[in-house]
Amino acid sequence: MSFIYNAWSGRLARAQRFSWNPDGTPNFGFPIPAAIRLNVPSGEVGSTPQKAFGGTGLRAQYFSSQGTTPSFTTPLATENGQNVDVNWNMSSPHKVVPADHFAVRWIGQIQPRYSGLYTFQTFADDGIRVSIDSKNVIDAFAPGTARATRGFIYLEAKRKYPLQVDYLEIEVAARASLYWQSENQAFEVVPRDCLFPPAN
Ligand SMILES: [Ca+2]
Repeated sequence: MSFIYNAWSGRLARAQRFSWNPDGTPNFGFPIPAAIRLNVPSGEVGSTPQKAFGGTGLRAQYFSSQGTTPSFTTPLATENGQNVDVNWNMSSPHKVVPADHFAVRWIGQIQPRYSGLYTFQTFADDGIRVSIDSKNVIDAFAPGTARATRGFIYLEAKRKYPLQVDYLEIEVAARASLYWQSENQAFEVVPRDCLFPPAN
């Protein structure tokens, strides 16, 4: 299959890779917001080999937390080399951290492979919020069961942006994941390869 790229200028339709849901319906991912210009069909560039950035992951800080507004002052423990894709279920994230009423702050930098408007999605139980380049991209920092939340931000390829993800666990199940997608970036968990420790 081939396309004449120029022919896509101004068109409303585009080619897009998709997967199948368990019930047999197609999963097209997330729609791009209206008025966002797409230069080439995402299905064409989605298979482009991705260069490894050599990211070493974020720094995770673990806190105990009472109530719904943790102070994030004194971490009980710190771990490097993280991305945000964990399902603690009923367990604790660290041996010195309680299994309920804890909070996690991931700090570092994110480096996108492509320029474009990104859809970020979290899937978390309980609360989560995401800040990129000091912009509040996702704010679902409240008690609740596992749920998806989305936000948008424009990022430039190969630039490193400050990233902070705050997570809140009240009780019972605990999990947190961070995904991204753009016209060129297939939907996936943001990989460790594109994440780095804080700059200073
Ligand atoms: Ca919970």
